[in-house]
Amino acid sequence: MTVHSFQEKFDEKIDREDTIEPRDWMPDDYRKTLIRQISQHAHSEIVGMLPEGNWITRAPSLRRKAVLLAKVQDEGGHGLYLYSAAETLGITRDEMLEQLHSGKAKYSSIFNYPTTTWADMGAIGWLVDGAAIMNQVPLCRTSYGPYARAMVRVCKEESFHQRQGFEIMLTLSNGTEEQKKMAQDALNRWWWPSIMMFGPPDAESPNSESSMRWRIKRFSNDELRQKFVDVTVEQTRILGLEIPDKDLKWNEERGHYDYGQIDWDEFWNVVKGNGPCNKERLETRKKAWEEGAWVREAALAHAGKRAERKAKSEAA
Ligand code: FAQ
Repeated sequence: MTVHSFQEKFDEKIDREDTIEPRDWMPDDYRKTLIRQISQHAHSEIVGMLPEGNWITRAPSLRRKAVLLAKVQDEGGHGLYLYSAAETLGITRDEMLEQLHSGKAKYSSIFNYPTTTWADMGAIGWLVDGAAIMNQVPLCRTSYGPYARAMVRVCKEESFHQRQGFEIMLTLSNGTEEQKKMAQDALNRWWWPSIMMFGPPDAESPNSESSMRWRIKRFSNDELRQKFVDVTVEQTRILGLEIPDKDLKWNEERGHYDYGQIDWDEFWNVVKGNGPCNKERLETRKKAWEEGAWVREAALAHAGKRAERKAKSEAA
């Protein structure tokens, strides 16, 4: 078979909505794009454990602590499914982590903002997990099989996370005046960074065209952002809070909410490493990697011993 016919077969599969599997032929750029997106997604889950991890010891009740602990563990699990999915494309986990630690790989801009009050746990669950679900539900139908299957499980857990975040916000909004203020303050700080999570506007998104053609992405950055704004406005009403955007209003003609200008300079500044917590996040990850070396070594030694024992018992 020529490269041309491999390409034709690949294109036909994409058009038929078949999944592409690890042993199938795929164009180099498709493989590269997937490695980039899946590894960045994995890094986001792992770095995303840090802002919430910051509040585990300070959760206001045992119930809240148990729920937050479980949520942060879930995010770690999501990172692991995603690293495994990326490994099927021919990159090792060590290589991906090296790219994260050296600052070469990106992770979601949102995790470079500080979590200063308990209400931030509500805002992250409600808005950040809410935005993540909006982006990830279509990824359950993404063209690369291992990524799509990982996303099915991730989305189930993310919907629980979103609801627990909303419930924290609802409790605070119905609480004392001070608690309601805390909820509003969290919404004020997390709103704009949350809608930036969907990535640059379509006209400035270099990867979108090919990713849409390959059915890696099913909706554009702006389409998903709009869907998120539309559903979140309604949820904010239930909370009795106000979205910090004076230009937000229903547009009858479009059948969507119009929203104000996003500060893209702030977004790119954070993506380039200059956000409020970029340095701290990366240093914490690197320290965890270095200090966890003995765990990895012990696990490898244990696996080696087990394999040795198994080989001996099979030979006997
Ligand atoms: N932050 O051409 P596009 C979560 C970069 S998971 C940083 O539009 P693309 C769960 C982009 O990489 C959150 N960088 O790129 C959780 C590209 O740079 P590159 C993560 C960003 O890939 C909740 C450049 O800008 N979710 O939250 C961002 O077609 C709570 C140009 O952009 C995923 O990763 C950004 N926000 O579209 C965990 C979902 N946006 O790589 C803990 C999967 C863009 O060329 C607690 N990823 N960039 O150097 C995707 O769907 C896509 O990759 C997009 C970006 C939509 C994020």
